[in-house]
Amino acid sequence: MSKTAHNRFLILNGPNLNLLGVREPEMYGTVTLAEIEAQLAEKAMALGYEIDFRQTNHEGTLVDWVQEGGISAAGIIINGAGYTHTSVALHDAIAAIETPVIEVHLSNVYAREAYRHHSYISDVAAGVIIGFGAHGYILALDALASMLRNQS
Ligand code: CA2
Repeated sequence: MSKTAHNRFLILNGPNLNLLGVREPEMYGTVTLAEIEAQLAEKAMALGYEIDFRQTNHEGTLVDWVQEGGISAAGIIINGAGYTHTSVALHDAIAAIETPVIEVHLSNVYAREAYRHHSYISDVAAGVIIGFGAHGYILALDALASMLRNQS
């Protein structure tokens, strides 16, 4: 029997996103990660999905979770935070799975420092949502659900 959870999305958050709503509100807003999780859980339920929402400051943990999602989730939403711009390992992990992955960034990285303009994961993501703050996660959830609806 397949271990894929057809109704579960894995939402992955990279380094320092645990500080959301607590530090640098002028850049990242006042919404906390826990509030984003609550909004997403509600939206997901309305779409017939459940979410597994996680944050880590460790690159290898993100890689482990992407591999896990490749086996057990219907889709993955990832804000790789700083590792977006540095991690070949994250690129390789996403390239190795068939589960659709949507990349999200709260801020418009193209309006920021040049080192944020390159992402190691955009070319292996199904889509990228950038610059809409916390609402970007909701847009990603909608996009995943409609992508999966169209596939079935
Ligand atoms: O805009 C995004 O979502 C980013 O992924 C956020 C990362 C940054 O390195 C990327 O270039 C763009 C930074 C996450 C750190 O989040 C903080 C939140 C509050 C206070 C300090 C850091």
